[in-house]
Amino acid sequence: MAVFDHLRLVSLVVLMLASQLDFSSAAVTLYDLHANNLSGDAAGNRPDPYLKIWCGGSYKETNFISNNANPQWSGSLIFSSCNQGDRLKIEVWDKDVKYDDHLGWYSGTVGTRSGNHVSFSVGSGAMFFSYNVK
Ligand SMILES: *[C@@H]1O[C@H](CO)[C@@H](O)[C@H](O)[C@H]1NC(C)=O
Ligand SMILES: [Ca+2]
Ligand SMILES: [Ca+2]
Repeated sequence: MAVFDHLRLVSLVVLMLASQLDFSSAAVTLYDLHANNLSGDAAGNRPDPYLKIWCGGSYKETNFISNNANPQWSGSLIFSSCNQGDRLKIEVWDKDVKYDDHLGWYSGTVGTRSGNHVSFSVGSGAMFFSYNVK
Protein backbone atom coordinates (compact mmCIF):
# COMPACT_ATOMS: atom_id res chain seq x y z
CA MET A 1 0.00 0.00 0.00
CA ALA A 2 2.81 2.37 0.94
CA VAL A 3 4.64 1.52 -2.31
CA PHE A 4 1.47 2.20 -4.30
CA ASP A 5 1.08 5.65 -2.66
CA HIS A 6 4.71 6.35 -3.35
CA LEU A 7 4.26 5.52 -7.04
CA ARG A 8 1.23 7.81 -7.22
CA LEU A 9 3.27 10.60 -5.67
CA VAL A 10 6.10 10.03 -8.16
CA SER A 11 3.75 10.10 -11.14
CA LEU A 12 2.13 13.28 -9.80
CA VAL A 13 5.56 14.94 -9.56
CA VAL A 14 6.41 13.75 -13.09
CA LEU A 15 3.15 15.26 -14.38
CA MET A 16 3.89 18.56 -12.66
CA LEU A 17 7.41 18.66 -14.12
CA ALA A 18 6.08 17.81 -17.58
CA SER A 19 3.55 20.64 -17.47
CA GLN A 20 6.28 23.04 -16.37
CA LEU A 21 8.50 21.89 -19.22
CA ASP A 22 5.63 22.40 -21.63
CA PHE A 23 5.13 25.93 -20.30
CA SER A 24 8.78 26.90 -20.56
CA SER A 25 9.09 25.52 -24.11
CA ALA A 26 6.68 28.17 -25.42
CA ALA A 27 8.17 29.61 -28.57
CA VAL A 28 7.48 31.90 -31.48
CA THR A 29 8.69 30.75 -34.88
CA LEU A 30 8.90 33.29 -37.70
CA TYR A 31 9.01 32.02 -41.26
CA ASP A 32 8.39 33.06 -44.87
CA LEU A 33 10.00 36.46 -44.35
CA HIS A 34 10.08 38.41 -47.60
CA ALA A 35 9.63 41.93 -48.95
CA ASN A 36 8.65 43.66 -52.17
CA ASN A 37 9.80 46.84 -53.84
CA LEU A 38 12.19 48.06 -51.15
CA SER A 39 13.96 51.28 -52.01
CA GLY A 40 17.71 51.70 -52.15
CA ASP A 41 19.67 54.91 -52.11
CA ALA A 42 19.17 58.21 -53.95
CA ALA A 43 21.67 57.14 -56.63
CA GLY A 44 19.24 54.42 -57.73
CA ASN A 45 21.09 51.42 -56.28
CA ARG A 46 19.02 48.55 -54.99
CA PRO A 47 19.09 47.99 -51.21
CA ASP A 48 20.94 45.26 -49.30
CA PRO A 49 18.16 44.41 -46.87
CA TYR A 50 18.36 42.72 -43.50
CA LEU A 51 16.06 42.51 -40.49
CA LYS A 52 16.45 43.33 -36.80
CA ILE A 53 13.90 41.39 -34.77
CA TRP A 54 12.90 41.64 -31.12
CA CYS A 55 10.49 39.12 -29.58
CA GLY A 56 9.94 39.05 -25.83
CA GLY A 57 13.38 39.59 -24.35
CA SER A 58 15.32 38.19 -27.32
CA TYR A 59 16.95 39.81 -30.32
CA LYS A 60 18.01 38.35 -33.67
CA GLU A 61 19.37 39.77 -36.87
CA THR A 62 19.10 38.14 -40.29
CA ASN A 63 21.82 38.01 -42.92
CA PHE A 64 21.69 40.82 -45.45
CA ILE A 65 20.73 40.06 -49.03
CA SER A 66 22.90 41.92 -51.49
CA ASN A 67 21.47 44.28 -54.11
CA ASN A 68 17.88 43.08 -53.93
CA ALA A 69 14.63 45.07 -53.74
CA ASN A 70 12.58 41.86 -53.33
CA PRO A 71 14.49 39.87 -50.70
CA GLN A 72 13.47 36.51 -49.26
CA TRP A 73 14.98 35.12 -46.08
CA SER A 74 14.87 31.34 -46.18
CA GLY A 75 14.40 29.18 -43.12
CA SER A 76 12.77 30.10 -39.86
CA LEU A 77 13.73 32.08 -36.78
CA ILE A 78 12.86 30.53 -33.42
CA PHE A 79 12.44 32.74 -30.35
CA SER A 80 12.30 30.12 -27.61
CA SER A 81 11.55 32.55 -24.77
CA CYS A 82 8.91 34.63 -26.58
CA ASN A 83 5.26 34.03 -25.71
CA GLN A 84 1.82 35.15 -26.71
CA GLY A 85 1.17 38.67 -25.45
CA ASP A 86 4.84 39.66 -25.85
CA ARG A 87 5.84 42.45 -28.18
CA LEU A 88 7.22 41.56 -31.60
CA LYS A 89 9.16 44.26 -33.38
CA ILE A 90 10.78 44.03 -36.80
CA GLU A 91 12.95 46.68 -38.40
CA VAL A 92 13.94 46.59 -42.06
CA TRP A 93 17.41 47.96 -42.80
CA ASP A 94 19.54 48.56 -45.88
CA LYS A 95 23.17 47.57 -45.25
CA ASP A 96 25.70 50.13 -46.38
CA VAL A 97 29.45 50.46 -46.12
CA LYS A 98 29.15 53.08 -43.41
CA TYR A 99 25.70 54.07 -42.21
CA ASP A 100 22.92 51.53 -42.66
CA ASP A 101 19.54 52.97 -43.58
CA HIS A 102 16.36 52.25 -41.63
CA LEU A 103 13.68 51.48 -44.24
CA GLY A 104 10.66 50.63 -42.11
CA TRP A 105 9.33 48.84 -39.07
CA TYR A 106 6.52 46.81 -37.55
CA SER A 107 5.46 46.48 -33.93
CA GLY A 108 2.70 44.22 -32.69
CA THR A 109 1.63 41.84 -29.96
CA VAL A 110 2.22 38.11 -30.36
CA GLY A 111 -1.15 36.45 -30.88
CA THR A 112 -2.50 33.26 -29.43
CA ARG A 113 -2.80 31.01 -32.44
CA SER A 114 -0.54 29.62 -35.13
CA GLY A 115 -0.42 30.44 -38.81
CA ASN A 116 -0.47 34.21 -38.40
CA HIS A 117 0.22 36.15 -41.60
CA VAL A 118 1.37 39.73 -41.22
CA SER A 119 2.26 42.44 -43.71
CA PHE A 120 3.32 46.05 -43.27
CA SER A 121 4.34 48.80 -45.63
CA VAL A 122 7.96 49.78 -46.02
CA GLY A 123 8.19 53.02 -47.96
CA SER A 124 6.44 52.32 -51.25
CA GLY A 125 7.10 48.60 -50.78
CA ALA A 126 5.89 45.97 -48.32
CA MET A 127 7.21 43.34 -45.94
CA PHE A 128 5.52 40.00 -45.25
CA PHE A 129 6.03 37.30 -42.63
CA SER A 130 4.23 34.47 -40.90
CA TYR A 131 4.61 33.09 -37.40
CA ASN A 132 3.53 30.21 -35.24
CA VAL A 133 3.05 30.29 -31.49
CA LYS A 134 3.64 27.16 -29.47
C1 LIG B 1 7.75 50.68 -56.08
O1 LIG B 1 8.46 51.76 -55.53
C2 LIG B 1 8.53 52.91 -56.36
C3 LIG B 1 9.36 53.95 -55.64
O2 LIG B 1 10.56 53.40 -55.19
C4 LIG B 1 7.14 53.42 -56.65
O3 LIG B 1 7.20 54.52 -57.52
C5 LIG B 1 6.29 52.32 -57.26
O4 LIG B 1 4.95 52.73 -57.38
C6 LIG B 1 6.32 51.07 -56.38
N1 LIG B 1 5.63 49.96 -57.04
C7 LIG B 1 4.60 49.36 -56.51
C8 LIG B 1 4.02 48.22 -57.29
O5 LIG B 1 4.13 49.66 -55.43
CA1 LIG C 1 23.01 49.44 -49.28
CA1 LIG D 1 23.34 54.79 -45.68
